[in-house]
Amino acid sequence: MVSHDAWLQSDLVKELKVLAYALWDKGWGERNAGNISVRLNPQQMAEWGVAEMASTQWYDLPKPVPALAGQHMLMTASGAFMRHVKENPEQDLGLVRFSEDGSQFTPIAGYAGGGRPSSEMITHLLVHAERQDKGQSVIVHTHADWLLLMSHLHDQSSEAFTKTLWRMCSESLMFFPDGVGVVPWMLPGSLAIGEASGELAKTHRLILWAFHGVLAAGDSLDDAFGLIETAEKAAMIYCQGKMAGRDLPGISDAQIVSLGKHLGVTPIYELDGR
Ligand code: 2HA
Ligand code: ZN
Repeated sequence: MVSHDAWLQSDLVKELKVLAYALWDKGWGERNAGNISVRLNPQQMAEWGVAEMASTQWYDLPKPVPALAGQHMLMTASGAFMRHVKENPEQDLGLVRFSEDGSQFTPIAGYAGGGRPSSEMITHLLVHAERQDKGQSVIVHTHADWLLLMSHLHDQSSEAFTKTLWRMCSESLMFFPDGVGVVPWMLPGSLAIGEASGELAKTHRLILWAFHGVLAAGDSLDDAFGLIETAEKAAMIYCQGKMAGRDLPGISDAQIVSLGKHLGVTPIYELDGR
């Protein structure tokens, strides 16, 4: 007989608590900013007894997501403070089940005290739908300072934004050769921002929401966090250069091409590598 709170005692939830606090500690999770979701794998389903958890009320999704039909997901609660997840996991986290046609969800655990999943759930679902066959099960959204500032200072085309980040430090191309997709400012929590993010997630694991924050799809919590940290470092270098009155030329296109060859990664955008 599986204990009803096996999921709360799991390694995944332990890691998630540490990550949520780290997001706040970085300064990226002011108040209730940010949200995290993880699609459950068969091992977690079995170990936590998820199939036996009863459905509660069913709610319509703003748009059906057939790719996630019948799946289960762990997600932070709407209004949860990342700083407090480690103290209140039963309230700030929960598990949801998607209906067999992918048009509805039902909470099955957590969200104690009448909570519900994050306001950004539809975006998470539309991004999971694009990334699940590429190995990613985790999505982290946070308000990373320098990336947010850079969306004010830089051209918002995905290509131009990505190339600047690649130029700022060698690590960028290594960890996100697939670039950063940039969504212009849109209403937080809307279906529109979800659909725009889902479209960009076909080609990118990192998505920047202009004047708002960033979203990363990872193979693990550490992977998603690491992606954000890497892009954030490059954005910091860019912004500090601007603040010093300089447009830093950084790594040349030819050097980026040779770095890509050396690392065995293919940059998503063409570079002038002559
Ligand atoms: O969860 O960050 O985008 C609060 C937010 C909304
Ligand atoms: Zn946000």
